[in-house]
Amino acid sequence: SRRYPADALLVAKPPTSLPARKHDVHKGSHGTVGIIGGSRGMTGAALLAGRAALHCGAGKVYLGLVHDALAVDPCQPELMLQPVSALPFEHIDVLAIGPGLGVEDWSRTHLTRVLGMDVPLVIDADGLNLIASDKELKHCLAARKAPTVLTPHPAEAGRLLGCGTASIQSDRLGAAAELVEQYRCSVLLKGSGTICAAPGVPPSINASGNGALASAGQGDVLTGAIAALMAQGLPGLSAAQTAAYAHGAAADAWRRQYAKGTGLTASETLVMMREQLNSN
Ligand code: NPW
Ligand code: AMP
Ligand code: MG
Repeated sequence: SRRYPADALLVAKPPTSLPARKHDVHKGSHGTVGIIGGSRGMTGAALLAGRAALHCGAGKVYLGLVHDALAVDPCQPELMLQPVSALPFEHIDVLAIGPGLGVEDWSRTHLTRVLGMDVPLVIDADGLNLIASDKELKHCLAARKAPTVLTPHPAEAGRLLGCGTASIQSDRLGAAAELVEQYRCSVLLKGSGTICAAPGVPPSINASGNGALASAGQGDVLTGAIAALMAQGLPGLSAAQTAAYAHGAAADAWRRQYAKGTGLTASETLVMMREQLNSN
């Protein structure tokens, strides 16, 4: 039986504004993000998250690739690519794990280690899929003290709650509330009308975005964006709301130009999110 919050807020304008950068800042002033993912065949998911983190203002971004397929991102050489075990965890302010992580034993090993770290964390995609099917990982998540944001799409949310996608979609606010209750984290439930929820506060429904976002890699971009905003000091829930709004607003701006909404790529969206974050 789900709870139905009657006090949900509609997010129809940018919920948070990043402050203008001061004159004398340096790359260390805007946080270091670490992204873990990119198993064989899914390197792109980690690259998209990393590129989005840079475009959304993180000072430095490390990519820990599960499958050591690349030494550099030739299109984004600012990214620092490492095998996961070589990441400089002591210098990382916010971690995101999941985009293209895979669900193999070594993916699980990396997730277990990261869950045990006292560092703010965004968990997406296969990070969520692993937790959904593993009691021990659920215990590790429950034991965390640092801010943690879960970003499931409806199918991932169904796996986390042990129900089907249709059940999630039939009561999205109730599903988000149940995820918060079971996992005690901030939750961003993706889809048309993305819901952001956290313990003790009313949930919000994001009003930006459209069907142009229904393309591969958009969720990976969102993950990198949330991590970047957290690295710049936003609390997890605000980072989730602000990233979701900017992501959707980028697609809305694009759609004003391309009325049918066909063919927006995740790579384009992450560049347009930067415009959104700079325009408010
Ligand atoms: P259906 O078809 O309706 O039953 P999966 P994934 C549902 C990586 N990627 N509303 C829908 O279910 C990710 O990071 C790598 C309703 C759909 O078929 C992951 O690690 C890329 N339903 C991994 O791939 C780019 C919705 O979910 C199913 C919904 C697997 O992630 C792509 C798919 O979910 C990808 O990001 C909605 N709004 N959204 C790369 N370039 O390397 C989703 N569904 O089975 O969890 O697969 O999301 O593709
Ligand atoms: P993922 O399925 O993880 O790649 O995530 C897809 C991203 O695109 C999420 O942020 C969704 O909220 C967003 N998205 C997909 N389809 C739509 C839609 N029809 N309207 C608004 N946002 C969408
Ligand atoms: Mg995804």
